[in-house]
Amino acid sequence: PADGPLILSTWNHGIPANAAAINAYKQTGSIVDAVEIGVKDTELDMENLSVGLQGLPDREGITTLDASIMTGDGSCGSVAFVRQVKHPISLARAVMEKTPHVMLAGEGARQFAISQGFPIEEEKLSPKAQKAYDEWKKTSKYKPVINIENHDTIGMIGMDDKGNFAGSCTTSGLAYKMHGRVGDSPIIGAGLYVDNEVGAATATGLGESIIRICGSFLIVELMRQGRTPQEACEEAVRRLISKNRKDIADIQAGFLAINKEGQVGAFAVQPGFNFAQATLSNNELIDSKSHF
Ligand code: SD4
Repeated sequence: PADGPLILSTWNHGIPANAAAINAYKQTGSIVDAVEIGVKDTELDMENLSVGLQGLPDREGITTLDASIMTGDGSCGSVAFVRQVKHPISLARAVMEKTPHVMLAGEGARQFAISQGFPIEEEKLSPKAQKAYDEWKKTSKYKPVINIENHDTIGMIGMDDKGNFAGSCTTSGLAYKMHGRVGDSPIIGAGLYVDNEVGAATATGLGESIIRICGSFLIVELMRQGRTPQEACEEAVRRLISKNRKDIADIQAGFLAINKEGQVGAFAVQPGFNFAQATLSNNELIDSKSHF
């Protein structure tokens, strides 16, 4: 929009994250700074059990993080299965800006963090995560709980006043996942996709169901062919449902999109998805519609 940036981000924590993003934008005028700094707020939120090192661990009791960042010129960076790094989104940005690569995983990502001067945190669950993990261990059942266990990833997409886009996505992934499991959030085209010619999209929810349809890339391509962001998000949900039929009752996934005209879209598989939408003067929580 001509009067400043437009920023969308997933779930309730999108409100403080958008506020941090708008604030960063006011200081630097950079949409990529805005989406990085915005989600860093969520990475530090001790109440959030699905983003950052305070997030719920995998089955072995280890918290591993995934994150990605992308700008509308095709630059992108991501980290997957990384341990002991408080701000995986900043590490993803360092991969984008300081390496010849797009993605670093596991111990290699951690070594890169050390080489870049990122602090390495002690590996210790937050009190809330420890309590939840101890409780989970009593039965050790692996079944994501819709809109609860997997409802806190932050995906953020933004457009500046010149029509440049950027996006970010960061998560501790699904609670009690197998050790080594990587979700959609660090996969460019699944959890996030941005193209200055068209717009941007991001995803939240059961990563496996989103990777299967290249969800964010699909939405951007549908917008490229003329669909509105809302139509594109709805079509992606339909596709997701068609490829995940047998487990669909247990799957939640939600998408957000913005196009060059500044139109926005949001749609989810199940009720309960919401997002925050911000401009320089407004930051509001909006309930998404859903297929079911
Ligand atoms: C994942 N998509 O790792 C993430 C989880 C998520 O809201 O989005 N939670 O599958």
